Amino acid sequence: MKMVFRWFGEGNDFIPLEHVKQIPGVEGIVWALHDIPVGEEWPLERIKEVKLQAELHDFNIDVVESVNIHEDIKLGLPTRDFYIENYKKTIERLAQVGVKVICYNFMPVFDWTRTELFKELEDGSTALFFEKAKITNIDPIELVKEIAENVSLTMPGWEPERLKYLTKLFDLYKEVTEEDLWKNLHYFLEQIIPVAEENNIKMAIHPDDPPFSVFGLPRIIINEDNIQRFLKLVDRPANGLTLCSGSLGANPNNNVAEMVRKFADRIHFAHIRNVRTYENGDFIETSHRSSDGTVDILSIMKAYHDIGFTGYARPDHGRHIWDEKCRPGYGLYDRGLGIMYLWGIWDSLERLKQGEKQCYQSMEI
Ligand code: CS2
Ligand code: MN
Repeated sequence: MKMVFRWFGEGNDFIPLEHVKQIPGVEGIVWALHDIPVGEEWPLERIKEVKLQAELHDFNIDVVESVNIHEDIKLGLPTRDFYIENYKKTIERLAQVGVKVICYNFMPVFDWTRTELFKELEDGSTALFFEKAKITNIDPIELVKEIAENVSLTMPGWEPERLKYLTKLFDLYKEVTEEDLWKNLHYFLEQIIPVAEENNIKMAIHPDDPPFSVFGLPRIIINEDNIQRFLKLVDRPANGLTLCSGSLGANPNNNVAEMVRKFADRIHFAHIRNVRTYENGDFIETSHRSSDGTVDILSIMKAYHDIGFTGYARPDHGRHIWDEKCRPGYGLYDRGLGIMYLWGIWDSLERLKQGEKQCYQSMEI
């Protein structure tokens, strides 16, 4: 398992790379050019700049999250070919600096959706919260306004320029069924996967967060059956997954540990985090500890260990603790704690395995 840490770039993140370096066992940063509008090519000079910054701290830049997909591709509009060509050029340029994995998602309009960014937990920490009743009743434009008032930095997938066209986007999506979205995803993959292969890059789709429809928009990367269908669309290793335990775990019927075992060789990137789900459909992000939430992080780690996972992993989101001023979901402290919890489990499993081996060896003697 290669541990990495999401960093939003110089001037766009509160966390200095020196501090990330102090978390044990982090090999690389997970990055993106967040200021480049979705659909445009990423300039090589800008990509190289990030590489230089990372190298100053001895971090790799193997994983990009995300090269986002233009809505015209998801909508299947005739203009999609132009954006797909741009995407190919970006893949080629990322390969030039040694990028290995590109995380992306295929969620219409929004990236992750929550109703509150700083919901207080019992201990006074705060975390991202999803309230089902609120989502059902609120106008998405109102929600976007509310969210924007509470955050100082632009959040990927919630860029104000794009959200200005929200009403238009919702109109366009009225005609798009889940099957249409599958078709549009298939079309994209058939063009992109060969280019990824030629460039030695693995594409890794992120599941929908939450893994069900919000505001009546279609969502398809939501459970084991659909992920299986996705992998068969283009049945090649370069067409793989970012398996996000927190996103999938927001539906208690999803068994993420089982998915780790089932999709083992197609998981290129693991997002590991916990959520606590409630019977009314609400959920809140908690610490990584298994007993804090309803996602069984211990079993998930055991599954990754059993399959001999050698891909990239990151703690994904964390709570906001110790009065940290940070980007919602992306504080240093709780993600640092999360990493130590993940290493604790991983190292114990490693030691047990070695212990067993030694034990068997001595039995043979
Ligand atoms: C995050 C996503 O919600 C999550 O779990 O990891 O915001 C993720 O960064 C993007 O959807 C990936 O494209
Ligand atoms: Mn995730």
